[in-house]
Amino acid sequence: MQERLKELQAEALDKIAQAADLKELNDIRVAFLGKKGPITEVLKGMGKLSAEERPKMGALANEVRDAISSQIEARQTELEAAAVELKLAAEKIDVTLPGRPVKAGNHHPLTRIIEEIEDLFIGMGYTVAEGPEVEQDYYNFEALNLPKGHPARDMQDSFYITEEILLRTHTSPVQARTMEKRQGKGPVKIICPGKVYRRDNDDATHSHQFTQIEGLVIDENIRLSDLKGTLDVFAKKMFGADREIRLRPSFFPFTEPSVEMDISCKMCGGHGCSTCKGTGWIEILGAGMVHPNVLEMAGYDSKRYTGFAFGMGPERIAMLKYGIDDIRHFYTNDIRFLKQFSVTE
Ligand code: 2U9
Repeated sequence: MQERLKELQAEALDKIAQAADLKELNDIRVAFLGKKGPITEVLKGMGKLSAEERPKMGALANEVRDAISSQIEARQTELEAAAVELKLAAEKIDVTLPGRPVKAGNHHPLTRIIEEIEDLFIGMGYTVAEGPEVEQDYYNFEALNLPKGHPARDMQDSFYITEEILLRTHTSPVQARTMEKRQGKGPVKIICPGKVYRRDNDDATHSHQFTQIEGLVIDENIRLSDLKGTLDVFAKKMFGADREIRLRPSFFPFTEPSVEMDISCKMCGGHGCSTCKGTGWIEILGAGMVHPNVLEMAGYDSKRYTGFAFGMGPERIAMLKYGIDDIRHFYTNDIRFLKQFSVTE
């Protein structure tokens, strides 16, 4: 019996050392230490032993059991540690690898131009005013000295929703609304950017939807020279300090006198080239002194208050600045076009 127990211990220790994983180890535990195991089997022969033999054999059997279970525990610890090492190796992250580039988006070229112009005027003390794109006929036309029946209000040029409601054709209604809110008390100094809509067949230079930025300054003693000075600063900041401006007489129903502002051509310095169509000058915007009728309709005393206003098209400015030849590129979201304005890649 003694030899058998020693044999079993040697066999068990050998199997434990060979065990490749926790499951195999547990099978060994059940096989050798279980109730139906070989040790229990050997001990069934204890009855044949003498009184002094029996306790010795029992002690030996316990020693063999303890040796096997402590070896199993030791092997279990090894296998568990190996499993942890394996897991750590599998999940190892090489922190020295370069990070994956995060694709950042970019502002649309129009947004950049609008924000550049806004920042410029905010720096001169203007605030940004916004208003509805679906506008009342009154604010879009009447309040701007364009009474019903005026040719500039031809139905075929605007998207009417009802007789009295339309998609605004400029951002001027925002200025009319702002003046009305101020209840005839100056000063007003606002910039009005936004989308505008006109019934027009799209082509390289016309679009049924486009954007506008208009400005309005109302106070006592506002003069045409204030307008010229403001436009000169705008032109030099936007198109370069060496730009010259000139104001040509024009007509808008909401301003009197009205002007159109040109800047000297950057490409040829004013001698004439294809960009300026040989004139040496490029038209940028329209402006003028706010018509007294507009002041009065908005509740301002035109004997006390005067003001100037201007209006420009950011698409036109962007096309000049970036050399874009088709206004439709701004709205068709062709990534090949938009990617050319990315500053993050
Ligand atoms: C109020 C009073 C006066 C806004 C003005 C222009 C001249 C002008 C066009 C330029 C190119 C629109 O984007 S464009 O097509 N605008 O020429 N706009 S003065 O005058 C106003 C506006 C509101 C209450």
